[in-house]
Amino acid sequence: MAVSDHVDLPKFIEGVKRRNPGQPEFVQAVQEVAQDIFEFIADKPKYHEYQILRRIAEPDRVVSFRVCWEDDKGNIRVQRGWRVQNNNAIGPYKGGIRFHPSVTESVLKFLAFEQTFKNALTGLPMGGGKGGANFNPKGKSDHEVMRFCQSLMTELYRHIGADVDVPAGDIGVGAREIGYMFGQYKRITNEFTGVLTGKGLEFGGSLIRTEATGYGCVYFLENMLKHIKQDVAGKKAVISGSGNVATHAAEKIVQLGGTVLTLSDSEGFIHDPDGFTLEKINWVKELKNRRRGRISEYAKEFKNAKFYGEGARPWGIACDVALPCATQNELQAADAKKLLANGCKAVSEGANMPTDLEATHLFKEAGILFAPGKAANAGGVAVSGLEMSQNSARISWKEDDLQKLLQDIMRGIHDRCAEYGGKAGTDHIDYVRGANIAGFKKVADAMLAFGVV
Ligand code: NDP
Ligand code: 2IT
Repeated sequence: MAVSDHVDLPKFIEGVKRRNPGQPEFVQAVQEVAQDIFEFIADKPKYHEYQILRRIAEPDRVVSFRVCWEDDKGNIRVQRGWRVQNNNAIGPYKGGIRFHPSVTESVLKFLAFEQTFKNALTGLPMGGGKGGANFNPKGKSDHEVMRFCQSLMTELYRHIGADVDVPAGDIGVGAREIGYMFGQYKRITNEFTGVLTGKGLEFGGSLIRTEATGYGCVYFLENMLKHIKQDVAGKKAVISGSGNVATHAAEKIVQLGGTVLTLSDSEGFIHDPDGFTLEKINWVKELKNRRRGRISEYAKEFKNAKFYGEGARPWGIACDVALPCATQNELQAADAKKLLANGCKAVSEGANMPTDLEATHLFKEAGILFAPGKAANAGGVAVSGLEMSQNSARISWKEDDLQKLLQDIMRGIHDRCAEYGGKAGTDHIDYVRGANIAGFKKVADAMLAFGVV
C-alpha cells in the first residue's frame, strides 16, 4: 500500500472547506477538532497513512428526501428531511432528529460528526449519526405534527433499524414526536424493536432518559469543580434555553444547592433575581411542553422576574457558571468577554457547539473550566445507549440503578478528558483537547482494525 504524503493542518482545513462549500457549521466543527488531532497524531504515522481523520470527516452516507404532508386547512406542504450516517466503526449509527426551520445538511453533518466523538466518549458501543427536517413545529396542531412525523418515517424507516441506526430526539423532537414516529415504524415494518430511543415508558422507554442530558451536563460541571476543590452548592448559574436540556440542567443545579438566574428561548431571556425554584422550573416545563408557550410569559406569572426581548441572550448577567443549553453558536466572543469580566469560572455546554470558535479560544486563554458539548451533554445519548441495552434484553432497569450509571458514565467521560487533556506539571485540564483526542482514538483504532473500507 502506498504511503500517502502527510497533509498538514492548513491544507487539511482548506480541503474540508473546498469539499463542503456552503456548509459553515460542518467546517467549524471539523476545524475545532482537527488542530488537537493533528497534534496528537504528529508522531503516530498510521493515523495519517490510513487517512483516519479525513475519513471521519466524510460521512459514510447522507440520505436526503422529500417529506410531503397535509396541513389542517388541506394545503399540501413540502419539507426536506435528512439522515446523516457519519461513522459506525464502534456501533450502530446513533443520534437525534431535529425539527427546526434552520435545519440544513451542513447543520446535520456538523451534529453527526460531533456525535461520533461524543458517543465514543460514553464508553458505549454507538456510532455517530443525526437527522432532521426543516419543519417548524411551532404553531402546528397535534394532528399536523402527527402527519408530518408519519410521512417522515414512511421514508426514513428503510434507512434505520435497531442494529443499523437508532434515532432519538433533539431540538423540536420530544416524547410526542418520538411516539408518532415509533408508531409509524412499527406499523410499516410490523416489528416491535428498539429502533428509536426516548420512547414513552409504556413502550420500551428508559427511566431518566428525559432528564439525562441536563442532569449529565451538571454532573460534568460538578466533576470539573471537584477537580479544583469546589462544588455546585452556592454557585450562581446562567442558563440559556428552556427546553428539555435547559430545564433539567436547571433542576439539577437547584437540587445541588446552586441558584439559577436565567432561562431563555429564541425570543429573549428571563432574569429571575430570586432564582428559579423547583416549582418555578416545573411551571416552565408545563408552559413549554403542554401549553407550547413562550418564556416571556414567565414574567407575567412571577412579578420579580424581568424579560429581555428581541432575541437577547443571558450572558451579561453576573454568574459563577454558565450553561448554554439552546443551540449552536449562541455564545460568541462579545458574550465570552462579558462572562469573563463578571468572574465566570466554568462553562458546561448542554447544547451542541453553542460556543463559537472565537469564544472558545477566549475561554481557553483565560484558563477557566470549559467543557465542550461532546463531553458535557453526552449523558443523553449515554442513557439512550442504556435504553438500547434494556430493549435488547427486554427488561427495564430501576431508576436508582440508572441514576448511578449516568453519574458513573459522566465521571468516566471527565476522567477520559483529563487523561488526554491534562497539561504536564500543572493541574489544568484542556477539556476540549481531551474530549477530541479520547473520542478520536477509540473510533480511529477500530477503523485501523478494519483496514481500508
Ligand atoms: P428543545 O427543543 O427541548 O429546546 C430547545 C430550546 O432552545 C428552546 O428553548 C428553544 O427556543 C431554544 N432554541 C432553539 N433554537 C434556537 C435558536 N436558533 N436561537 C435561540 N434559541 C433557540 O431542545 P433540547 O433542549 O433537546 O436541545 C437543546 C440543545 O441541546 C441542542 O443543541 C441539542 O442538540 C442539544 N442536545 C440535546 C440532547 C437531548 O437529549 N435532547 C442531547 C444532547 C444535546 P424556542 O422555543 O424559541 O425555539
Ligand atoms: O445531541 C445528542 O446527543 C442528542 N440529541 C441525543 C441523541 C440520542 O441518540 O439520544
